[in-house]
Formats: sequence, C-alpha cells, structure tokens
Amino acid sequence: MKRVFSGIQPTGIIHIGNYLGAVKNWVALQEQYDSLFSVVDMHAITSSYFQVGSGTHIAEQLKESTKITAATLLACGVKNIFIQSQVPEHAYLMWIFSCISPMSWFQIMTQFKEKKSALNGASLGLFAYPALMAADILLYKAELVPVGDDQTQHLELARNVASRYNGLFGDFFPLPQPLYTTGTRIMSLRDATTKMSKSAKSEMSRVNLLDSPDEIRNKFIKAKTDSEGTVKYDLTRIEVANLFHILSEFTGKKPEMLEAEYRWGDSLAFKQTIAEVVIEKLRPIREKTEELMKGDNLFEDLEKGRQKAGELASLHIKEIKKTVGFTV
Ligand code: AQP
Repeated sequence: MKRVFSGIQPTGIIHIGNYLGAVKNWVALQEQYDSLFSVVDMHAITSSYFQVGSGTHIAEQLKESTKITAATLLACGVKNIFIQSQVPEHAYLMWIFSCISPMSWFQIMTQFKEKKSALNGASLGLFAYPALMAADILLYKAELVPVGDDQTQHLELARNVASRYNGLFGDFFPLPQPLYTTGTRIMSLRDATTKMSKSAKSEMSRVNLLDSPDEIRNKFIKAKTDSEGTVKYDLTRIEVANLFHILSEFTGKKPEMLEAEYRWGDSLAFKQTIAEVVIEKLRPIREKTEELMKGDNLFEDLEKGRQKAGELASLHIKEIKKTVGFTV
C-alpha cells in the first residue's frame, strides 16, 4: 500500500481554508493509503522568533497551538497524527540532506523570498525549510504528498534531494508525487487577492474551525464584497466568488447550481445563509475538539501516532546512517 505523508504548521487555529484545502482530503485519503500526518512544530519556528514578542511568550503560544492543532485534526477524523519535534530523526535527516544539496536549489524558492520580506529579517531555518520538508516526507519513504499548489516548488526540491541521494548511494528513496486537492483556494474575507491564512493579522479575514456561532456570523456578515448589490457567480467579482466557493465546498453543490437554486435577495441574505451552513458543519468539530482538550485521549492518540512514526523513522535512519558513513 502506498504511503501518504502531509503536515500542518501550528501557527494558529486551523481555518476553513486549511480544512477544505487539506484536512478534509486527508480524512478521505487515509481510507485508501497508509497515512501519516504531522503537526509540524519545527517548521512553525522557522518564522516565529523573527516576529515581535518575547521568546518565552512565543514558546508558550507554540505549545498551546500545537495541542489545539492536534486536537482539531483528531476532531476532524484524521488518524495517525504525531508531533514532528517528538521524532528527532526529522532534524537528523534534514542535516544529511543539507549536506548533499547545493545552496542554489534553495536560493530560487519563491516562498522564502515572500516570507522573508514579510518578516523582521529571516532565519537560516526559514532558508533551509524545504530541506526539513524533504526530510519529513522521505524519512517515511512516502510516495504521495497531498499539498496545495503553492508547495509545488518545495516538493520538486524533495524529489531532487531524493534523486541526489539515490545517485550518490544507490536507490533508497521513492520520488514523492504531489496529490493536489481539487477544491478552490479559499481567500481572505477581508482581501480576496490573498489566501485565507492562520497568521494573517486580521482575525476577521478567516473563519477558524473553533469559532463560536456568533463569531462565524459576524465574520461572514462583515466579509468584504463589492459595491454591486446583486449576488451572481462571476469569477471577476473575486469577493462574491470566494463566498460561493466556501458555500459550494460545504454543501457539495457547484456554484452555478447554488446560484440557480436560490433566489438570492441581497448580499446580506447570501452571507447569512453561508454563515448558518458553516456553523452547522463546524459545530461537531468544535464540540469534539473542546472535549479532547479536556481529557487524556488526546495524549493517548498522539502517543500512538508518535510510536508509528518513530518506528519507521528509526528503521530508515539506521539504514541511512550506515550508507552515509556514520558509525552505528
Ligand atoms: N486559504 C487556503 N485555501 C486552501 N488550502 C489552504 N491551505 C492553507 N491555506 C489555504 C492548505 O493547508 C495546508 C496546511 O498549511 P500549513 O499550515 O502547512 O501552511 P500554509 O499553507 O502556509 O497555511 P496558512 O494557514 O497560510 O498558515 P500560515 O499563516 O502559518 O502560513 C496546506 O496543504 C495548504 O495548502
């Protein structure tokens, strides 16, 4: 059975963009493939300590976000979840990859350039981020990686790293392939030219899976739309189209069908309908997450995930150590 690996950064609360673009798909994929999913806290620190705030405060926030992210994934139905930093072989393999990869592969990464300009300088870790991502995938010899199209370049790099390793030491790693989600990218509710994002400053730009019904209503009702009063599905009207995409993803109906099916009054009625649909879809996830945050099941599930990941990681790292010339 082919193995699937993917991860999510605990940089905030999972929002409906992450859910529709990644998590929902993971739940479906785990029925077909041998799957491993990770809360990638080591990736999260590539930027966090270059933002304003004290280190201790950021560390506390990271711990809390990691726990909430894991609980939310479990509540969504994702199995085999582990926390990246609890399997130290990720960092070990990343170092080996850093030593066999030319710097030029990293210098062309557009995401590094974009993130760097948004930060107060950039860490060496942010530059090396794709080497850690390659290690995440290849440590488990995963063949399939569900990712958004913004990760194409990083996955290409992971394939190049695998080929370089195989070329130096003989075939060991499969070349991982992307599994792109079919859904549309969900955009910010405040600025539909940028994607909905956990770390965007405005809370009003995203709907989090753990938002209360009142927060969800408020965010949709205040979502930015254009000055045309009508509610029509037209891709050039990016804000309204984004709302159609959200409703479409949650109802499983195509936007054109939604437009024909309902006689939308004004944009307020449209937004109210979306809010009520989203509230009902998210209610069980929020309730289950709250329950998991209170009990011990969360730690038990994460320990199971850590054991599964740890066994595979230590098996593969033993082979790799011998191959690259480390004494075992
Ligand atoms: N707006 C989105 N629409 C659809 N899919 C999305 N994803 C992220 N935003 C959207 C998908 O969610 C997965 C996990 O993402 P991540 O946490 O590893 O990093 P990200 O893509 O950078 O997500 P965010 O929410 O924007 O986080 P920050 O603010 O920390 O950068 C990925 O599969 C991604 O495609």
